[in-house]
Amino acid sequence: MTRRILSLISSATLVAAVIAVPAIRLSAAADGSITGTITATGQTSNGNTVVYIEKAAGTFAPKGAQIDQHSLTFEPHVVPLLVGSTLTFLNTDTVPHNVFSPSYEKYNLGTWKPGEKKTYTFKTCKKFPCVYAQLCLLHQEMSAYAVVLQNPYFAVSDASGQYTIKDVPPGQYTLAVWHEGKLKAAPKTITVTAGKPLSEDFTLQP
Ligand SMILES: [Cu+2]
Repeated sequence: MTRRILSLISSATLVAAVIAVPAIRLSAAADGSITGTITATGQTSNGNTVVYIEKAAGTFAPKGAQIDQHSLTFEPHVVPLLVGSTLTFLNTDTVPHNVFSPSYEKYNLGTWKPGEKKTYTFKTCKKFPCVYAQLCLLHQEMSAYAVVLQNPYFAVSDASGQYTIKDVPPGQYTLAVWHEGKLKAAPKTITVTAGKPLSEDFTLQP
C-alpha cells in the first residue's frame, strides 16, 4: 500500500516536472529585446530619436497614445504609434490651445479650453514611417511629431540616448531610426534571439 502511494506521488512529481520545463522555455522564447544608445551628433540631447523595426509579420492591435499641451509645450515631443491607433491631445495649461497638422491628409482639430481633449486616428500610411508634424495655431513655437509605424516594436531614446524595445519575437529584421532634424543613420539588419538582449547603437550624422 505504502509502495503504491509512493509510486503515485513520484508519478505526479514527474508529470509536474514535465509540464514545468516547457512552460519556462516558452516564456523565454517569447522574449527578445533590443537595447542601445543613440548619439545625435551636434545636438544638446540624444533624446527623441525613434528606433523601430521597419516591418514585422502579423497583425497588431492599435494602441492609443497621448500628448499633453503644458507650459506652451507638447509633451512628449515625439510620439511613435502603430498605424490605426488614436492619439489623444490633452490641454493641462491655463490657456487655450489648437492642434493642426500640415502633413499627408492634413487636419485641424480646432482650438479648445484647458481640461478638454481631442483625438485623431492615424488610419493609413502608404510608406512607413509616416511623420505627422503637430502644431498649434496660437503658439508658433509649439511643435511635436507623431511617427506612424507598421508594427508595435519601437522605442524613443531618452535624453542620454538610451532606448529599449521589449518583447520582440525572434527573427531577422531591419532596425531603423528617425530623428526630426536632418540627422540620419543607416538601417541595420539584425537577428533577435529568444531570451537574449541584443545591443545596437546608432550614431546619427547630418
Ligand atoms: Cu498652443
